[in-house]
Amino acid sequence: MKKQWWHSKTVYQIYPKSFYDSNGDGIGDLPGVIQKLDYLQYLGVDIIWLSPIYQSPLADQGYDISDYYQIDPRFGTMEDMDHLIQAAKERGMYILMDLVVNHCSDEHQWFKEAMADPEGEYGNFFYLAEKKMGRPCNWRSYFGGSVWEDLPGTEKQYLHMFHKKQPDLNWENPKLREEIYKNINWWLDKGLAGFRIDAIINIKKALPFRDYPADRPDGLCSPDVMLAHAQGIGAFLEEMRDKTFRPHNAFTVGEVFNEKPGELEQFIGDQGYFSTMFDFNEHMIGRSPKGAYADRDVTPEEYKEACFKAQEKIGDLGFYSTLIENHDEPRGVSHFLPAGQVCDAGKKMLAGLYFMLRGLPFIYQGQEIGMENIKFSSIDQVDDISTLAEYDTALAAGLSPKEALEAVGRSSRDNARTPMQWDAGPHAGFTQGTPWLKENPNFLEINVEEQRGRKDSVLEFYRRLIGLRKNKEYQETVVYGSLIPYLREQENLMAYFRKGEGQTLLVMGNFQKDSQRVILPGNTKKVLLNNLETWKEENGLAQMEGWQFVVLEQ
Ligand code: TEU
Ligand code: CA
Repeated sequence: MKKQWWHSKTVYQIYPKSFYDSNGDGIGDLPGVIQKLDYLQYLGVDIIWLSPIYQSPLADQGYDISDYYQIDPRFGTMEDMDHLIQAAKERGMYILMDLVVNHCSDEHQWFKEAMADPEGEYGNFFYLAEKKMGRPCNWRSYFGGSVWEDLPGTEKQYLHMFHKKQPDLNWENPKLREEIYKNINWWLDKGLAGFRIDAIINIKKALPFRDYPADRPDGLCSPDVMLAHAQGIGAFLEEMRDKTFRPHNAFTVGEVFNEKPGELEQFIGDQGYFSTMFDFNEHMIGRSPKGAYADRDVTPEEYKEACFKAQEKIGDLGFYSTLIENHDEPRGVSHFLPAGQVCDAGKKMLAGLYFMLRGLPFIYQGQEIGMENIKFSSIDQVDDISTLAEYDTALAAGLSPKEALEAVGRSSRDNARTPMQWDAGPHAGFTQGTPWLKENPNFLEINVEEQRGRKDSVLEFYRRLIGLRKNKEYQETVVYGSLIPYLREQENLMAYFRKGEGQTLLVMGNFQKDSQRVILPGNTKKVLLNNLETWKEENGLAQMEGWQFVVLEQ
């Protein structure tokens, strides 16, 4: 694998709507991001990914874009955006935007034109079919129901893999592709470092449309089935890379859930479509084909195995991006630590275990202070369209409203979207007004102000992890050292070596509340990181406390 400038960095994801509200309208905004750059610099992150801030009806919180060349006024102005890029540059930081080009909004001009004249040029920007033929296929959209929706005022219907306010763009049409490349280049010319690329695997459909075996009582089939049948996405991705990213030397991270076996190198090898893509393997554990209500908890053993298998799969052919949460997931600490056992030591252990993997670590806003899932007491508190759809699926499966809320609440995307907890003041210091989504009441205990400078806080532990990644003495090993599992069979212990030139680090986490004994492979030269005060090691045997995490130099 060829070395790249971004391999040694740390990325921070901002969900602007929930990050910091500068003008009291209850919605986070770009001036708010600019005001918090000093904080991000204190944390030590280098690259910032902004979830979408383009003009949008916000049906899916900006993942439904109605104008790719405008900033939504609720988030700020184009001047704010230019200012942010500049202010980041001055701090040696890089800005990534979210590239959402599988679909646009039904309020985009293209879609309006298609509606007005389905036979005209813009009809072909979308997937349209005659209404009178019935539904062309039985695919279920990610947010529930058929992917087909009638095109108002016409004899046609259109395809949407996500919400009906997110019509899919027809990538088979070269005119559409040119429009997208033009836009990407326009943004890159402004000085962006690159993009996180949304739902990109969906741009290639399995054509012609046809039914697959139904997998739920609704008679529809999972969109994943269509993806498994779709062939030839590579041609689109290569063209996009060559016409946009490559000439700009842009950094790209693909949101790819469903690459086919053996395709990893084509996606993120040295000549890949993208610089990197997320390792979602851990995030797929326990997901039920029936719906979110039937998802089950993740065990420490499953977590460990998923991480190791992903590392084995990628080897040296590329560089994964690693994460424990994002804006689509529940809070990592609530999801991966056993229920009822979430504590600061465990939060730091989880942080250390994924941070020290070989890959580019992403931190999602609030993760660095150990933000947790929120407890919903009513479905009215839920805003997210995906959770609302999952709630309906749960009711249809026979759960009571209370059970359904409890079941889908655990994995709700709104867990990650509650306002960032800055301090113990009103609304967690997020806004002077009323927040668009209720804050998590635990902000009184969990907030930035309380943790900043407190030596044993979760926040300071993240700073140490980032610091180790930047430490010139260890950086080469932390970033590029090969990963070799250690005592893989020992239950609730996740341990691995990172081996570099003449340097070996041993990373270990005791993934349980009870202590456990661990045989060490050799003498410890130095304890580089420890999430607890003490470290007990004698004659090659360590006594690890519950949730203890260490990085040892061997
Ligand atoms: O997510 C793509 C995606 O596959 C999601 O549907 C994911 O499976 C789900 O959110 C898990 O709960 C991206 C964005 O990250 C997401 O926020 C958008 O809603 C979606 O694309 C549509 O743009
Ligand atoms: Ca605002």
